[in-house]
Amino acid sequence: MRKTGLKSLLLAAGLALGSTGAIAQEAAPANTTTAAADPAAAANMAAPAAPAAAATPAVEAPALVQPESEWGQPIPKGIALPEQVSPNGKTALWLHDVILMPIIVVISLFVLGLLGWVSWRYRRKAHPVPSKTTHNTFIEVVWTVVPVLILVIIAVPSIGLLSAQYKPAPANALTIKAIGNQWYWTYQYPDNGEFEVTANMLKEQDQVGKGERFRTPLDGPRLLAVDNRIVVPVGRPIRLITTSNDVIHSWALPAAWVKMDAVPGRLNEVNFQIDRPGVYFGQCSELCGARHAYMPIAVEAVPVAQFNQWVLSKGGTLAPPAASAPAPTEQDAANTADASAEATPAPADNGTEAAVTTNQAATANPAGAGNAE
Ligand SMILES: [Cu+2]
Repeated sequence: MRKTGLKSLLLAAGLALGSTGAIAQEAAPANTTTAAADPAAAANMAAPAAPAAAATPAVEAPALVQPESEWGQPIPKGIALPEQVSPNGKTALWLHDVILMPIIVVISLFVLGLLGWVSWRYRRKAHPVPSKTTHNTFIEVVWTVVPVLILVIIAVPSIGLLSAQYKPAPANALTIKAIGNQWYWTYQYPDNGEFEVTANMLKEQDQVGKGERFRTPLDGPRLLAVDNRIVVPVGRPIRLITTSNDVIHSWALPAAWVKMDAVPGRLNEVNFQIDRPGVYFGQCSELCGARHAYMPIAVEAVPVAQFNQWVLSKGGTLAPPAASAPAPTEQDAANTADASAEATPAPADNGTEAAVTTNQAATANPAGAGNAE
């Protein structure tokens, strides 16, 4: 009897394991691009499984940006906050490094020293007759007022940062909608023709079948690289709207100081801006089920011309320029010139609306006409 019990227990365990495997397999990205083993070719061919892609984009996607080991991804033995690329992130890093850490260190050392001193100075041998003092007005005022002042010193920049993080994005912001799914992200660009991008984690070479796309160093680190990165223009405010199709997820990009829950049936909004071109990685940051750890986030920040090229390659449209558009910075202009030189104009027989004009016209256009305001 007992033996049978054990046997069925083992059997059940085996079944459970087996079914977990089956689930994992089911959850495997359905839209893994079947492309040539050449990663560059695969990258270029990778198109979202979104309906928008069916409109045969006339523009080729820009080449993948090479991730940098010190930026936008975890570094070995790193214990500090990551390098920040957004204005809010820089403020937060300053608050952490210049205000919080010094205060914490000084208070900790002060309390430790005080404890050491009283236990040495007032030990029974050195101080056999204890003092009967119970009140000292001066010191009581000091140990009340000093902590209050310390808290005020922390509160002023802290509350400023908090309000900056949740301030509504300005009118010229680019709206991106991030939708959590078990277990991948989909993105929509409502300002650019509502095209959609689906981002699945890339598997390792030994995990895919022959001819299937796998992760290469160009894609990024293991467990963080995705098949379709989203692209944002450098230096332009982003209005990120998060929601979910199933359970609560959380869209987080540490280098840009963003984390926002993606809640089913609800739209959350947060603003950020990436001021440095590069590739930045993040992960779902709300426990959302079995493959929670396998729905990474990868964002490419590129000059606006390259962003426009990417939008067109995804079948999206470019928003018309708005009067309130800020002038591009010198850096932008230089980058733009580079990217424009590289960008190939659409062939004449593809003269659809998507293939409009030159990239130059689009360059002076960091504004979103599709914005709510
Ligand atoms: Cu999730």
